[in-house]
Amino acid sequence: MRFDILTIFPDFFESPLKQSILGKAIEKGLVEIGVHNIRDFALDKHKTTDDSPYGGGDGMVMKAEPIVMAVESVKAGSNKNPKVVLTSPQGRQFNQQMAAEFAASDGLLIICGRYEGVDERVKELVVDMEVSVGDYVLSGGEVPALIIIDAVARLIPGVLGSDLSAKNDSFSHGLLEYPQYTRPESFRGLKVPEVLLSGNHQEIKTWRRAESVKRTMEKRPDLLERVQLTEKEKEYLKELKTNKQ
Ligand code: J9Q
Repeated sequence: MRFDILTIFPDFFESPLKQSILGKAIEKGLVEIGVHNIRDFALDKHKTTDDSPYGGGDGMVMKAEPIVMAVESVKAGSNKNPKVVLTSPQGRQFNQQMAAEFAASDGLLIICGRYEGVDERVKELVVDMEVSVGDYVLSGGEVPALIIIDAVARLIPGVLGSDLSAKNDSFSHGLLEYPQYTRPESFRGLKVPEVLLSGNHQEIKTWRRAESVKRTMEKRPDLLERVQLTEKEKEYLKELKTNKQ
C-alpha cells in the first residue's frame, strides 16, 4: 500500500518512518511512503505557502494553490486513485474501523494542515475526507498523519510478524487487553497471578477473557456496547456491577 504525505515539514517524517514495525514494512516493500514538500509547489519567488486571512484575524492560513498543485502532481505521477485525507480537528474521529477501511483502499494521500487552518477551497477541490485523531489542539497535522499511517499499516497483510497479533489486538475484538506479565515471577513483592503459571491453557484463556471484560467495564464501559458477550460473561458482568454498589 502507498501513502503520500503533503507537508511543509518533510523532515518531521524522517526518523519515525525508519523505526520499528513501520520501518520494517517499508524495507520489505509492503508499505511505500512518499513525503512531499508543499513548498515545492509554491509558484512565487518566495515559495509562499501561507498568507493572512481575508476578513482579518490572527495567524496565517495555508494557501490553496500549492496544496492543490501538490495533490494533482502526486495523483498524476501514480496509477492509483488514493483517498485524499485532510488532518483537521473538524474531521470525523479516526478509529479502528476507519483504519480498516483505509487499509482496504487504493492508498492514502494525507494533507497535513497547520493549526491556523487551510483555505476552505482546498476542501472543496481535492479533499475526500477530513479526519481528526482526537479533541486536542496540535500545531499541525504531521503527528495525526503518523498516527493514521501507523494504524493502517499494521492492518496490511505481512506487516505484523504473525497474522495472529493483529487479530487478537484490542479494538479488533472490542475489549481492552488483559494484564500481561513477564519474568520475574515476583517483583518488589508483587506476584504474577497463579493461573498464568499453571500451564492450563483453557483456564488461562478464560481468566484473560474475564480480565478483559472486567477492565473494559471499569475503564471503557462505552466499548462494551459493541461487543458480543456470552451469557456467562453477561452474568459475570452483572455480578461485578452488584459487587461494586
Ligand atoms: C491539524 N489540532 O487535531 C486532532 N486531529 C487532527 C488535529 C489537527 C490539529 C491542528 C492541525 C490537525
